[in-house]
Amino acid sequence: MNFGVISIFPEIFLALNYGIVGRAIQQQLITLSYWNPRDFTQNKHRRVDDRPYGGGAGMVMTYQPLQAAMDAAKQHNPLAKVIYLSPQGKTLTQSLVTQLAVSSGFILLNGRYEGIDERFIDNMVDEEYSIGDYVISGGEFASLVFIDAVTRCIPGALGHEDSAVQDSFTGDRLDYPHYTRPEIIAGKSIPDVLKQGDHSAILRWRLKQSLGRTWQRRPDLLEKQRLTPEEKKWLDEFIAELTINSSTF
Ligand code: 9D3
Repeated sequence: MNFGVISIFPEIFLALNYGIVGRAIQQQLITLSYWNPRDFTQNKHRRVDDRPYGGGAGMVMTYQPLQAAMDAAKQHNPLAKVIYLSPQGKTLTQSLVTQLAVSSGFILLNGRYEGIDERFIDNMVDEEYSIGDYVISGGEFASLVFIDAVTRCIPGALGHEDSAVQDSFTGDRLDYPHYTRPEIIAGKSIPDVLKQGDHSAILRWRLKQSLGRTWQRRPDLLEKQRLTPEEKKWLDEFIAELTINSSTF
């Protein structure tokens, strides 16, 4: 899969050379190509922005350098879907990411300043995505999130220990607690079940913790799913144990 990146700050994407995405690049599961609008300017000062019609604070990215960068990116990958990362986009979810991961490639358009001339968005953009309801300074960090999340869905991108099967839960259920050595830290031990070597008991404990924590911290996620009778039993047990513990102490 190829990610074409249109950005005036391509150095930000050096972060992709680390970890799982870094390995995916080395394995040639993904390729990245960069198109800097500043390299496509036709004005003496290499300006990529101008003042907004109607006035107000901030600047707007101009059409010409973006279009020239886009033409180059499209020539490189004509089948790519053009994605604009913007606060006005549909919020990215794991379900969307999984669907997008079957595409052959993307051109990621990154805005800076107050945004991009709307006519460019109308003419060139296939889909617009936000990464959540908070303000960041431009599209680049959102693009990093997009590339990381999509790359993880490509077969072969995750190592054996970090299997895609475990990720299949993400998005609708919170993870169970994790522990490693040493066995005691600041007087705190670890749950006995994790030391007893009963693997089906461990799986049940993890499922129960996962359901319990989702119920406590993200009830909105549980409301969207139907639990099996088995899962309902583990959640009821988790809740019952909370009641016991809070009346004991
Ligand atoms: C007048 C209000 N503006 C500044 C506070 C609006 C504004 C313009 C440009 C807010 C953010 C940005 C830059 N953000 C992005 O390009 C962006 C983004 C985000 O801010 N939040 C969540 N997802 C994304 S994707 C791209």
